[in-house]
Amino acid sequence: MKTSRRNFLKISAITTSLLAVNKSKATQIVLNHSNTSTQPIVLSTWRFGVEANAEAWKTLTNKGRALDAVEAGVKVTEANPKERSVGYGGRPDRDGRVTLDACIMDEFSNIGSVACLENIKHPISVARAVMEKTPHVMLVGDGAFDFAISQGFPKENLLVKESEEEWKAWLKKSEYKPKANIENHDTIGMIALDMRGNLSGACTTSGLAFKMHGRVGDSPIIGAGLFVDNEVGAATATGHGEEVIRIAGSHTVVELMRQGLHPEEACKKAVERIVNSAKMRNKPLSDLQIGFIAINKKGEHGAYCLQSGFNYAVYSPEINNQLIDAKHIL
Ligand code: SD4
Repeated sequence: MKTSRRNFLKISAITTSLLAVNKSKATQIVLNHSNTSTQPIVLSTWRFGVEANAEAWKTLTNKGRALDAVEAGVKVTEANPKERSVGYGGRPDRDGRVTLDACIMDEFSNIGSVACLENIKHPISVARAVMEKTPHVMLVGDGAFDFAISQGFPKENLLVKESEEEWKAWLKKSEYKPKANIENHDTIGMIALDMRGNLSGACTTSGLAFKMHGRVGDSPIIGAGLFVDNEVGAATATGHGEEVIRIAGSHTVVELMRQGLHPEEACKKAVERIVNSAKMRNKPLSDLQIGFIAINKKGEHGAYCLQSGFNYAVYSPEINNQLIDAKHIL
């Protein structure tokens, strides 16, 4: 009895001193306590995920943090002008302006996000700066831009010739009809589990092409385009953001995993919710695409989408950065 009371006092003293240390030290302590033998895994949306995963994999296999891995990974896609739906080279809105959305989330539920950000090539890094250097979690429009400049991000023109030409062609009819899988999709969402067993995720996009100026999709919204719970798993989304926001998509996937569902089953259920919600509003499903990808704390992964055409890239010790076609509902 005496021994256990002494132990209790000892534990209380340790806990009190842990609580007293500042946030970064506390972070360090948790990291040191984590197990270092987990097999890493990284997943990301669409075919450009392969290149992005390869970059993230370097950090993961160097025992780096999942957070650093996902940031480095999606930056590859953001910087590539040939990828015309993310970052530099992204298709513009109907006013010819490239406006970017991005968010990031780590294993401590730290979050950062930017929306409708113009003229900055790496919105994901601005989102990370919002997370680490401000008292807020989301900055939008001019405020996000001013903050980026204050942090030393260069101002750059993101509208490449090809995107400008497409926009001019689009203006002739000015019809806003996003199509499934083609031209105006392709957000990169990336989720990773590192060797310490910690999860993080990042999501970045230029959003739906020819959207109204000021339109924000699901990608920068924590819970919709991305969600991470270090006890359970992580999920991210791509496709028609309005539909993903409506069901808080990525959060829904994580909560379903918390209830014991395998990542694939959790993604499927979330897509089914979108189907039901669209049916309720008589919204035709044929032109919609939604895809979710997810991993759980054990490193199991899965995905599901509304209709065929969505693929995702997986890199783990067993799966050598392969592109996998997600199962679909329609
Ligand atoms: C959006 N979800 O802005 C994004 C677009 C997208 O694959 O994911 N495209 O709605």
